[in-house]
Amino acid sequence: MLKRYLYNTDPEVYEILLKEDKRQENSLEMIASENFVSQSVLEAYTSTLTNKYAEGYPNKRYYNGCEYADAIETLAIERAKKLFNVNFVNVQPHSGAQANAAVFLAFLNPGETFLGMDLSHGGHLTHGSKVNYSGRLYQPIFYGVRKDTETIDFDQIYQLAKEHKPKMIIAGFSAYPRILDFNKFREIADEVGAKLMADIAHIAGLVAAGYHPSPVGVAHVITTTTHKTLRGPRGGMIMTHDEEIAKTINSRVFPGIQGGPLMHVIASKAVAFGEALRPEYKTYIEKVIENAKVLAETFMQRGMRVVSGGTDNHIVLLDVGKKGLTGNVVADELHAIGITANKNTIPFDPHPPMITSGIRFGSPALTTRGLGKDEFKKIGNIICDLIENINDETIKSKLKKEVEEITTQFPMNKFRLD
Ligand code: DSN
Repeated sequence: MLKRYLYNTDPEVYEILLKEDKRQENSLEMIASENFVSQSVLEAYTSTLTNKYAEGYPNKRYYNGCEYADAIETLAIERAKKLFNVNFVNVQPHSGAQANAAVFLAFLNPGETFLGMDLSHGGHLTHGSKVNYSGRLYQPIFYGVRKDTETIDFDQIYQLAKEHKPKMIIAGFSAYPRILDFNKFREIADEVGAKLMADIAHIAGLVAAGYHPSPVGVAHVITTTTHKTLRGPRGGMIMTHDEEIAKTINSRVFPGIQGGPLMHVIASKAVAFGEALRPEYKTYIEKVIENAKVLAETFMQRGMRVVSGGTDNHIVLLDVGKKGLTGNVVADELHAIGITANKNTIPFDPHPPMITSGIRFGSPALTTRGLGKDEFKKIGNIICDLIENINDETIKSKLKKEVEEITTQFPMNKFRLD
């Protein structure tokens, strides 16, 4: 990216940003929650709307001069409504964590109980971790996956819901490779009088494109990030079909937990939603899923253990513990040959989160970059070769070269979406 002014005025920052550009160019990005935005999304992100304070909502602001802030926020909302076929959208949350905080504030009083997925089974920090506001201010009860199938244990959720009578149930994850059955969650929520929150941060793009069942009209409220499979700027969003819930959510976002919205980010979200409404986006998501499947199959063909035996979405969770290794070691070795992925706990992991038995891989970013089934197979084999030869420096330098060949074959400036 050309950053002409910065080069002249602040070469120190410029140099670091340039290095980051090169890091992205020269490595294979396989962190499941990351993606590459288009030049248009990036341009809107760096627009002069960053200068504007716009506390409030369109046509109900506290400051003047918000006519274009209103126009852009209304456009973002309308596009999101169309994309997800939903009645009400709040595009102001700065992040997924903020979006979730607003929902907690809307549905629960401090100290009240909710059900969320255990972090080590694929849940998220904001679903009740004791180091997060959700676990410090509220009372989490955790559900997980079954030991035999490694898929969500609905019997357990039902039992826990009956026993603890939670005010809210969260259906969502940050590391679960299977389809979520929102209807089953809702049945249980109704039975105990709980609100259902779907956190679709990871799968938002799959839902929007019609490749994952939608929670719209099923969950009382839906939160998401905008930067993962949705391929927009870093940020959050909240959706609901219910007007009363929408009003409460709006007041919990602002003034509840946030001040002025990041209007430049909202402009960028509008651009991303516009892109996701195009037919090409459906094709993109189709490929994201296809590529993840190829990766999982390659791993399994090479005798590796993939959590739950495969994937239905963009995530592949590899159990490296089976090979006598830990996730932290493998993630660092992958980094050394140019593949970026994260260590991740797997269900019933004997290791803590800083060590882990798993690696989480995702297909969204490399699919954006233009890589297809052949390349994912190749990368799957490179990863297996690395795991099988973790202490062999000669093989590791050969694998590093193979990664370089792929990154050279798919330059970042070639995939630009616009
Ligand atoms: N950090 C995100 C992820 O990697 O899934 C979730 O917040």
